[in-house]
This record gives sequence, structure tokens and C-alpha cells, in this order.
Amino acid sequence: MNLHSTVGGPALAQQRHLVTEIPGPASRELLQRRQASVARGLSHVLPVFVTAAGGGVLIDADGNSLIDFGSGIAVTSVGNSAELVVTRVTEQVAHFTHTCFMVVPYEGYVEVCEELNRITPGAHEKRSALFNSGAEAVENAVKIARHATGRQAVVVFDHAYHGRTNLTMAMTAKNMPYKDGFGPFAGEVYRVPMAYPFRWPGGPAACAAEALDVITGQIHAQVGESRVAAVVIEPIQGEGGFIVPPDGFLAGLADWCREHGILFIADEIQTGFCRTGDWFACDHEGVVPDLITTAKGIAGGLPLAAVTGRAEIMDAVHPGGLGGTYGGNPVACAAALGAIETYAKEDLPAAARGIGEIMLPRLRDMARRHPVIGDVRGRGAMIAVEIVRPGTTEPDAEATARVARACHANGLIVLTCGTYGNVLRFLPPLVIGPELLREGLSILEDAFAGL
Ligand code: PLZ
Repeated sequence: MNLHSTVGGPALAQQRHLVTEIPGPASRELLQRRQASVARGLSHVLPVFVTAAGGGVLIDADGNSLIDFGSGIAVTSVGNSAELVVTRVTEQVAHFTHTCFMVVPYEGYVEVCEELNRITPGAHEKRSALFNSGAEAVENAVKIARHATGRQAVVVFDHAYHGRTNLTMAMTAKNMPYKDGFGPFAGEVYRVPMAYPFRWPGGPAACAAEALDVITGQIHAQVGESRVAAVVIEPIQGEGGFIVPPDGFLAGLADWCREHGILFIADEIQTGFCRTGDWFACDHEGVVPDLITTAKGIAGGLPLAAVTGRAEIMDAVHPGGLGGTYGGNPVACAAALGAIETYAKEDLPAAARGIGEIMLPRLRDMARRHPVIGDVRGRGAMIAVEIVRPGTTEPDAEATARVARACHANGLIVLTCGTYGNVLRFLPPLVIGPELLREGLSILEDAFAGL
């Protein structure tokens, strides 16, 4: 039995082991209760009810052990119940659970901000503010940018995802399921094309050559540079399809923003905290954002989010202008300190790169044998395949769903994404072992063979 021992968490056997069909009888019974009690608007990728998780596996109510290629959407990168997260949280929860940082402060909040200021891109003087969710961090980044610049317009991209609150729905591109029927949306949000190599008219080379000019030209013509407070971009788009812009695009965009007094805001909520093989995806090309939003991987599964940025921008807001009852909750801060220590101690950026080095060649090989795979892309442990009708770029969401279902039935948790629902994405915990990773890839390969 191969117990994962590196980062702690429950010492669960690191193996796939199915004892019932998926979902099994115990999960199906819970699902009935769920249907009678929980709103229909919340859906599940896979309706198995979890009882324990750690390393690269999740255990369900029927005793099945499933391989986790999702990390709860890029959250449990340090693994579930990682040792340092559990010890710090346990200690904190026994001391005090809440004061509200706006009522009486505590050291943990300050320590998390110090760490964020240190590890985020750029050596300039920074400040941070803590919130509860990714969407809330994005909302606050926009508030801060508007206040600091005295401008109102916010530029976002096709395929962007920034959250489900009113402002962030306006910033999110995809209608179904995120926006449909939920308007009216916040104003002064402008959308421009994304540098999406696989779908750029003329292909990847044209995308690299043209994207920046097309996009900045549209901002000039349709918004006007002097009205723009901020350009908000995911360095690798997440929900929109794991879209990796061409080399140099982000740096070019950041330079253009600087020339026009526009703040460059990197939404690293999905890409951050070692996921792409660097601490932050911007680090890959040395891009330094003015503001960066983080969440997900920040606290090993506890709800926490942050805005970090240039001191003069962050401090432009008057005292009392930012806040929230729970933002930077002491237990979540303790978890973040445990998670950040784990990323560094276990060298999880290197682990993420190692995961990519195993996954990418296997997936490229699959793509040669299964022409439904139109594109293989991603970086580190943020990897995806885009599914199309063979020989075209026409999205095939139906085949994508079938592959995902086959993986689920065989005990591999994979997620889909993409504006057209035709992208299979892989976000394993960074502490997953290589054997489990390879086994997951074999299950995926079988699913393609069975299409
Ligand atoms: N910005 C880049 O990826 C969250 C959404 C899951 P919250 N992505 C997962 C769903 O269907 O609700 C996300 C993101 C990027 C912002 C967010 C929003 O983060 O913590 O979900 O609010």
C-alpha cells in the first residue's frame, strides 16, 4: 500500500479503488436528501459524497477511492487537509475564531499580507487586503483601481471568468450557466477579443503577430484609453478553456497599459500559488501587474482571497473604504500561512512542472491517435485538451462530456470548461504521486479509445 507521507493529511492509500458503481448506493441516498433540501441552481460535476481526501485521492461514502484531477477547482494544491494547514488551523481555532479585522486586528492577517507582498511578482513596495472569495477580490480590485485612477471603464476579455457577483458576472464572458436571466449587469465593463492561438483567425502565428494591436486598437476606438481604469486579465484563462496567450502578449499588454496610465490587473485566482510551475503565472515571463487577485490555492481549502498591489495604488483608498465582516478571518489566515509554508518547503512549483512534464507528452501522444483532440495546452499542473470534430476546430461538447463521464465511471475526477464546453481540464493536487498521475492518464486514454 502506497501511503502518501510527504505533506501529511489523512494517511490515505494513494490508489484508485472502486467497490461500487459510481455513484454508489450511499451517495445516491445522500443525493436524494440533497435534492429535497438544496437549491437546484447548484450542480455537481460528480455526485459522490466525500468522507475523506488527501494526496491525490478522494474517498466517498461508499468507500470508493477516486483519483483527483480537479483539486476542488485548483484549490487543494497542497493536498486536502495538508499537515501544516491542519496544525495551524487547529491551533488558531482553539484560540479565537473571529474578531473582525475592522473591529480588532490580529497578527495572522498582517502576516498573510506580508507573505503576499513578498511572493507576488515585483520587488516594489506593496500592500494587500483580504476578502472571502475570488469574486470579492476582483470586485475590490476594480473598486481600488477606479478610486486610484479616477477613471471608470474596465476592460475584460472574451472567454474571461471573474466570478458570479453582479460586477463580476458583467466581467465574465460566458452566458450559460453564469449570467442567463441574472441581469441587468454592472456598467462600464468593455469586452475585447482574447489572444486565443487555437481559435485566432489565421491560426497561432497570426495570433502572436496581431493580437496585441487588434486588442489595443479596439480599446482605443471603442472606449478611449483615458477612460480606462484597468485591464483585467487571467494570465492563463481558466473557466474559459485554459487559454494560454502567445509568448510576449501579456508583457506587451502590460507595457501598453503603463503607457496610458491604465492599471494592469492580473486575476491569478486560478493560476496562482504554484499551479503553473511558478509561484504566479505572471512570473513565467517576468510580467509585473499593478494589482493581482488571488484566492483558491491561497489557504489549502479555507475561504480566503486577496488583492495585492503597488502601495500607492492600494493606499489611495480612504480609511474605511475597504472591508467586510469576515474578510481575512483568523482561521483562514492560519490556513494560508500553513499552505504558503508548504508550497515553499515542498518546492511545489517544481512539483507542478514535474506534473506538466508527465502529462503533456502523454496527451500529445493521445492527440496523435485520437483526432478529436484538437489542441493540447497549459503549463505546469494546469493542463487541458480541446475536443473538436476531427480535422476541424468545430467544438464537440458532446464528445467532451462523454469522455468526462467515462473517466468518472472509472474513478477519475476530471473537470470540463471552455466557452463551448469542449475542454477537458486537469488540475491535480501538486502533491499527487507520479503513479497515480499516470494511472489517471491511462483512464483518460481508455475513455478516448471508447468514444
Ligand atoms: N477569477 C480566474 O477562476 C473561480 C468558478 C466555479 P470565487 N473559478 C471557479 C464556479 O462555477 O463558480 C474564479 C476564477 C478566476 C475569479 C474566480 C471567482 O472565484 O472564489 O469562485 O468567487
